[in-house]
Amino acid sequence: MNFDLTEEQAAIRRMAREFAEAEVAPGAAERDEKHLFPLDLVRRMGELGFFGIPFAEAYGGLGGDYVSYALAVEEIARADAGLGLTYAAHVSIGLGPVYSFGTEEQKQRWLPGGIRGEYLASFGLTEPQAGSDAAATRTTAERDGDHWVLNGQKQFITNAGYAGYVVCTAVTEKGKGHRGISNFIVPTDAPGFRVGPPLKKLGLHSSDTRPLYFDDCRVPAENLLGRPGEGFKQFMATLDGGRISIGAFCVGIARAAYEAALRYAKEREQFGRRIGEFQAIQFKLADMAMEIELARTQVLKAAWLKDQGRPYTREAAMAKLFASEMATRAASQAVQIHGGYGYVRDYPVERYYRDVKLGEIGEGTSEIQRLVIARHILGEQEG
Ligand code: COS
Repeated sequence: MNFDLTEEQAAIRRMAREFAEAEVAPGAAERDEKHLFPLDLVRRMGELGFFGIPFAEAYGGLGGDYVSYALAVEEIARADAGLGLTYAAHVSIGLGPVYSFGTEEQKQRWLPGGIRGEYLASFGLTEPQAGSDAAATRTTAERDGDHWVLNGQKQFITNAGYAGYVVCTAVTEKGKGHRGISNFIVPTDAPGFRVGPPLKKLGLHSSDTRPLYFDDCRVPAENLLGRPGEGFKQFMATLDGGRISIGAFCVGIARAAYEAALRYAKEREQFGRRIGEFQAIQFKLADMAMEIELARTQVLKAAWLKDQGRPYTREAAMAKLFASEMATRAASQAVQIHGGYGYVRDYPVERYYRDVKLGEIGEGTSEIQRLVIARHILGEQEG
């Protein structure tokens, strides 16, 4: 067993850290405050190759692995969680399904521009009435000559306002439950497709989240992903990869919170001593350091399994569940260590505390991760 990163993985992590510290971190507080989406940084990330890390060179990717990608997501989320989410969603659940299930033509058509950062990609699964129960999708797609016609709406779609396309789920055969769901690559300039206004969120203000509307939205027949009825399994597999990236995103936020708390504990004096000299503070920092290490190890294990082509559904659910709940604890303790100063915007921990909660909700709630893990350990799912 070897826990060392390869030279390439270490180089990608170094590049991500340098870029994040020099170009992403400086404006993060202002983007949060003013709800600004950093399109310039998205373009830069495309130019620098971040979006292509886990994709083949044939589509403009770097031909790297998922471990490297997870390391990069952690670094970006540490500097700006909003941009970390933009990155994770674009690569894992926007470009990911086209890369995994698209035809050669679809891949050539949709991946290179997204990898270069000319546009973002989104994943349209959640609906107002279909959240955890993803099979309850109500959006429909009916065949009309050489087109599919979509009707319905989606909710909480990351990157939607800047997307070139959205991979959307729709029912193509009613009464067949999850076997009647298909996925479509919907270009955002398709007739009948509309993106709603940005949602007002607790945190992650520098990321873009919106509803989508389909009113007789016409999509060419060749934009069906895979075969009709394969959509549910495609998006379950897509979410497995997405959950690794959300785990990495949470490790990044937890690290930022921990580092801020550590700095503060070394500066702040009370009762004539630095507060870091008190065991009450030391134990909090020790727990944070330990849990971050454990979460990252599980995130990288799940990524490594994916890279080996081995089953990783259970490990990805564990990584996402542990990392997200750990990061919420870490952000909360970081605020606590800062006391009153943690509750105001003079220090960044207030932002981390707001940003981090999404990790326990997006790409499957903690409850859904527990359900996935329980089904595996009870032998209801293979892998
Ligand atoms: N990869 C590939 N296929 C999978 C899979 C996976 N990880 N997990 C399940 N499947 C398959 C099953 O094998 C089953 O196939 P068969 O019909 O051939 O037996 C099919 O998918 C249906 O699976 P299941 O019966 O488990 O579906 P459920 O309706 O019970 O749903 C949960 C399972 C709840 C786990 C699923 O709906 C889910 O993950 N919900 C959360 C959705 C989510 O994360 N939303 C957030 C989106 S933010 S982008």
